[in-house]
Amino acid sequence: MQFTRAIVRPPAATFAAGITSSGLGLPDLALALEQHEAYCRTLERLGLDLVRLAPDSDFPDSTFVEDAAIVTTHGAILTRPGAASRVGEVAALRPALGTWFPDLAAITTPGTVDGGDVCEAGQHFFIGLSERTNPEGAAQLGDWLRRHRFTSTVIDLRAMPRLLHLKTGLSWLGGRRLLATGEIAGHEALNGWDVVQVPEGEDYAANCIWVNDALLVAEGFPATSALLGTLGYDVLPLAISEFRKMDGGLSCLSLRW
Ligand code: CIR
Repeated sequence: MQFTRAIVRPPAATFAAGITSSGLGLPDLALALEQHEAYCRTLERLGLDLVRLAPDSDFPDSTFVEDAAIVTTHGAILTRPGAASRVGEVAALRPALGTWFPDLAAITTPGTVDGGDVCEAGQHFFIGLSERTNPEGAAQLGDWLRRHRFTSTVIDLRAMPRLLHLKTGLSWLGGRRLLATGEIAGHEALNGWDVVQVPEGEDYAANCIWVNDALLVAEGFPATSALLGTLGYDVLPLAISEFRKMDGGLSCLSLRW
């Protein structure tokens, strides 16, 4: 599958006021903007046309565009983010996505879904139940996916406090292959999948994105990069430290289709 477009949004001046539990200190906005630009240039080099939304200081976490919508090969759906401070982020994505997806659906109350809890793996989707994605939201999304000819399974993360979102610990590597942290790797929903476990001590690297035959991975996790390289991937390490400080990762920074 070849991606042709992505929506991105640079971090705003209020970025450091976003939600975080990382304990890694305040992000440096100038460095975050530099890292974001390098991420954008990488996507462009891989052939994607970018829709760059303007930074929005009213929403410190709005650079994490992945959480406010789910985009698939058969349509798109706006989410209803589980953190109150992020609910308003959806409004900016409606016109941006509506250009390409006129039949835009939406998760409705009392459902909540963060896009970070939704891991696409070809025709199948894994949906995480978390502090952000509730059972009602997961059920609405599962119905919508079924109507769009996808299958889905739910993975309950609520007893896995280290994972903010499903994709904090799970990524699709193409075909039937997944990259997962230890707590997810043995989950029954992954039975029948080829699960590659993230090397010890490098759990943050579990969030990577497979884009047009390249694999974007977080810089600074050499065992993971080496392992993925031996599996034949064209590994592109990207600096993402300032977004990690705000509990974000590579997948969160774009909506790709
Ligand atoms: C939040 O807590 O919502 C943001 N600070 C980080 C969101 C990261 N998004 C993602 O993993 N999909």
